[in-house]
Amino acid sequence: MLTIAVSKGRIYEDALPLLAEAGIVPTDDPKTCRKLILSTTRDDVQLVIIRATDVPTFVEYGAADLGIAGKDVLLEHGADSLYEPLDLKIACCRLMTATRVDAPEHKGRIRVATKYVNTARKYFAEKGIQAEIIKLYGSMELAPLVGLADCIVDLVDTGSTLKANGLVPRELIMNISSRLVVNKAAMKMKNQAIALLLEQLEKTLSQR
Ligand code: PRT
Ligand code: MG
Repeated sequence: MLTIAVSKGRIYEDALPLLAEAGIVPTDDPKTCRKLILSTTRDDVQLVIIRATDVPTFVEYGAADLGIAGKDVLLEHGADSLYEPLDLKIACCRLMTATRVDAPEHKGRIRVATKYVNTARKYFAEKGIQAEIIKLYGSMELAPLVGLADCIVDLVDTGSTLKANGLVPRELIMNISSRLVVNKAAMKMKNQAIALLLEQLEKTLSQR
């Protein structure tokens, strides 16, 4: 049995057509059904439905053999413990800094609100900017508006969330897409099944 960890929401929606090309079609819809383990049209494949940020953890510990996770989540988790063989090129966006439209040019130490604390710390350190990182779990856009932070680090797609809150994107930290990740032991123990799945996904991706 191959277990694939996927998060509900945009990654799931974008991954469905890809998985279908490999003959993997879930027999329930996680939007309407409360099951966390979904069987599929392939008896040897099941999906586990978890929070996006938990995907690397499940795969690292072998609770799932494979997973689909945003590069943002993998960077933040520190994904050395996983194989990352495929860029699925889905759920694309950009990890960026953003500030208020009227933000003054920063001098000295800045305060940064983000849920990507490790990634943000590394980014500002590499730029030689002294940054105090404030961990938030959501609504990062609010932080500069209420004086909690000078700057945020968050994902940007269309830019409309920033714009609606009077913020502007400033610097690109990284282009983001979702990746297929594989547990290291599973890659050895279930090599045949995983290699075949990788091959099928690669073929579909090359035809897109
Ligand atoms: O929502 P939940 O708390 O369950 O978890 P999650 O937010 O981690 O999951 P989800 O499904 O929202 O995001 C999963 C993954 O999708 C992320 O880890 C990214 O790799 C990818 N992704 C792609 C995005 C976006 N695009 C995106 N636009 N994730 C979030 N956003 C958010 C962004 O944080 C901001 O709030 O959308 C808003 C910006 O969108 P625009 O179009 O207004 O710029
Ligand atoms: Mg979300």
